[in-house]
Amino acid sequence: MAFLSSRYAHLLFRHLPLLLAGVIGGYLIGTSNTENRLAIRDEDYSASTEAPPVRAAIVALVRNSDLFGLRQSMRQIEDRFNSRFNYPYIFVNDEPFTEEFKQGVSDLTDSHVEFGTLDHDSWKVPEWIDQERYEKVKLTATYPHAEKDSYRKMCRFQSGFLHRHPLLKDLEYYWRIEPDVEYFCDIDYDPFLFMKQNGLKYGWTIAMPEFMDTIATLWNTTEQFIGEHPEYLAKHSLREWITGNGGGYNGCHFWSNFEIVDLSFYRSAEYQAYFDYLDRAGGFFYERWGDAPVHSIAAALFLNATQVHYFDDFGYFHPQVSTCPGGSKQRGRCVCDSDLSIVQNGFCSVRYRNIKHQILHPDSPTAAHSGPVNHVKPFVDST
Ligand SMILES: Nc1nc2c(ncn2[C@@H]2O[C@H](COP(=O)(O)OP(=O)(O)OP(=O)(O)O)[C@@H](O)[C@H]2O)c(=O)[nH]1
Ligand SMILES: *[C@@H]1O[C@H](CO)[C@@H](O)[C@H](O)[C@H]1NC(C)=O
Ligand SMILES: *[C@@H]1O[C@H](CO)[C@@H](O)[C@H](O)[C@H]1NC(C)=O
Ligand SMILES: [Mg+2]
Repeated sequence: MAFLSSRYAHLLFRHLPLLLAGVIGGYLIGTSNTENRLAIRDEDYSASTEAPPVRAAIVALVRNSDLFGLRQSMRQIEDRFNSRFNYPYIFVNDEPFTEEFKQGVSDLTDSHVEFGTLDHDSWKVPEWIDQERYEKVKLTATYPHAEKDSYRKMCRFQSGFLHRHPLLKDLEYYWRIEPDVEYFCDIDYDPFLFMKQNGLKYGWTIAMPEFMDTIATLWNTTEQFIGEHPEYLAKHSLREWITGNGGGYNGCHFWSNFEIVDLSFYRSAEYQAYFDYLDRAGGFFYERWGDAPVHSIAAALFLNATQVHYFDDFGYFHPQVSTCPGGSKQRGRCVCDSDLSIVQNGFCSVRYRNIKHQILHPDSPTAAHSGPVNHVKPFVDST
């Protein structure tokens, strides 16, 4: 299997039968995706020589030790997109950035780069957490990162505090990145402008099921919150996308290591109240609630389906999962191996496409996706 990079090899073996089915299914749905995309992109969002038309930035929470992985991500984002659009970068850390780090990322871009630290209250175990109970969880839980304080603080921070950091104060939109991500295709239009002109609030590339042990009481807590605030529910939401037969949470979430978001969504009264409610309930520590399911549940409940956008024209990778636009193995400005792009026909992506289709075209007799569905399992970066 020398033609495969080793980081993909275990994926291929694990999912080979599903993959073959997925390739056929992916071919079948390729056409309708492209049509949707073209229909909504009837304006010109290409690069202009003027200043960026949207107040937006590419943003990441990172550690000094992430320098190499972040440089790898930035190199691709610059080459694929930002060298033509010049959006600024904002990096935030729980410790001061080193000179080496600042120099190392600034070397890669002509854009403005800002570096910030965060304040203590946004990076702590809150005083209402029962330390004894929390320590016991860290010792006994078996899910990935179970033993880590910092991972939980990171998830809490990205759920409730990153969008409120002073460096992000003037932004209308952010595009979140992480170390070690890859962008496989040229992005020849401005996704911020695209979102702004189409009234979109949340953009995503990969949808996955969650490790349910990390969020055992998240849905229960969410239901209690909704019980107190039924007025926060959007009328034409994607609620059905995240719920199953019994009405409970099915674990589907957008991977928040990529997200392009209209920050007015996170700054809204409903999102803030939701985060505060979750924070008080303690699940960021007693369990390991991730910012991905928290953001996703909020998007699926508080936004209308028309405000959520699947960037299915982006080729994207975060360990260990990739996604490719249909047909990109053969054409276009992509180097993206769609054979490995198994999440696209995974349960959560297919369910999203079908439910969104149903909401947008209530009278349509056909589903958006009629091919096979991959039963993708939650992933963890084993590095
Ligand atoms: N400053 C800082 N950033 C962190 C810390 N922990 C994680 N991050 C950043 O938060 C983001 C998510 O962390 P990752 O370790 O990539 O988490 P993940 O992608 O869920 O990891 P896997 O589940 O292992 O794939 C990355 O941008 C990290 O650099 C931390 O303790 N301090
Ligand atoms: C949900 O939480 C409430 C309050 O903590 C608890 O009484 C109830 O049993 C929980 N329900 C489920 C299904 O876990
Ligand atoms: C959702 O759509 C309804 C009906 O079109 C509208 O009244 C409501 O304000 C929208 N919700 C949001 C969050 O934009
Ligand atoms: Mg990561």
